[in-house]
Amino acid sequence: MSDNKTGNGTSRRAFLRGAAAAGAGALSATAAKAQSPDPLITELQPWAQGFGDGVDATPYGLPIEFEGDVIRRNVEWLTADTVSSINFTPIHALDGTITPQGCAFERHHSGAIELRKEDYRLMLNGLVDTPLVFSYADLERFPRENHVYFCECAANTGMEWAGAQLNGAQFTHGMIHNMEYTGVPLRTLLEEAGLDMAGDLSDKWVYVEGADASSNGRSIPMEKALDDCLIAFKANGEALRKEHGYPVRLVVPGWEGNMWVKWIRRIEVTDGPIESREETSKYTDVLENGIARKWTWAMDAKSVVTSPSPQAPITHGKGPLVITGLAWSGRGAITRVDVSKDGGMTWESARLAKPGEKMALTRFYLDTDWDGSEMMLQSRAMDDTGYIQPTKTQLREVRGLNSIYHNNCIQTWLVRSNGEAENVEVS
Ligand SMILES: Nc1nc2c(c(=O)[nH]1)N[C@H]1C(S)=C(S)[C@@H](COP(=O)(O)O)O[C@H]1N2
Ligand SMILES: [Mo]
Repeated sequence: MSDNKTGNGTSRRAFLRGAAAAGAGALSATAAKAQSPDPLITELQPWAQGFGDGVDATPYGLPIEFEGDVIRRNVEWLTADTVSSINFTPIHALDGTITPQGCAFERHHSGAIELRKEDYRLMLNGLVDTPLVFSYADLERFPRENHVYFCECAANTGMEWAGAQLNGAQFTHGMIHNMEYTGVPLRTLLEEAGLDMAGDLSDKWVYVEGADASSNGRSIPMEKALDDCLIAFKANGEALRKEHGYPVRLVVPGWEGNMWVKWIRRIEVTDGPIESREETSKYTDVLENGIARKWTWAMDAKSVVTSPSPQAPITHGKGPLVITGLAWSGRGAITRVDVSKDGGMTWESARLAKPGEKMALTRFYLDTDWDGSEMMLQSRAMDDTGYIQPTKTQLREVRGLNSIYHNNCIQTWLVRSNGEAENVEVS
């Protein structure tokens, strides 16, 4: 087709020329100029001279060996043994928002158990018309839903209360993962058991427990149970991994990870909270006045710069720099994230990769021009309730210094001019 016939060919060619020129200009700042001959360009490389692996080599794939450092890590001094312990998601090395199951943090109180689908039973009893027991196959016959949610352990960032402690976003903020769950609404099962939906349910609760030795029992108010809790059996399209509760776990969107009972075996409708270990001696917060606040379920808005960060230093000189991180809120959707390079004195609005989704991770970017000088990097999240992520000082005024859980304060990384980053605290 000739330019004359289409009528717009000339302008299209001109546009392409313009785009190429603009592209070259933009690239020259970051891409190496081809001055000396680069053997990777000029010489035939081994990988182009033979065959790669056949399609039968890897029936189920793992990341390529060069990505071998993108793994869960634990902090050895944190717990006495590994069966009642935690490891951390390598958030400093991931992008986007979905956490691959293989590197999503694990937290268990008595180890990850092996439970076959055939041996799986879920009992629903208590204040219902018809107590029921579901097999895995039974659960598969109810209408399913798909939702992306983050799961954050209440202890995430818990080691940072007294001062900057752990050198890496993985360790300070890695007790979080974000997956697409497939499952049956808890509401559907409660209806199936004949819970009186027309009656007054305001004083009703569900007590949920797992099949592992710890059982990890928790009480959940009925309003939440009927709202958005999910009996989930798939994550990111495939079966849950053993360590995340295979074959079935409870998903409690936006609320502290401890309530997300894995290997869920029983749901009892009660007329009050059970006051189990996990909701009394653990997961409660001692306030500034020494009195413990009972139950902090929803995880408040929080964010962190994942790169640059101590495990992800800047490895190039001044010029274009992508600053990125994650933001989330257990009360709704993230509407805005600001980034500061000077420890909170001035702020710039970051670009959200997608509009924030309710109770799911949001990826933010600040595409910036780094002048090579030292930065005190911070991020500050805002959610659709109007809540703004607090500074450490603001949080301490309410919470004192004896807290462990629910630390959602603004994090600071000192980034030096050589690109290395360190966990610091600004007052
Ligand atoms: N049955 C059972 N469920 C459990 C736990 C447990 O030890 N046993 N740990 C809880 C805690 S404290 C958290 S933070 C989340 C962690 O989920 P994950 O291991 O999938 O990251 O599971 C919760 N559910
Ligand atoms: Mo947790």
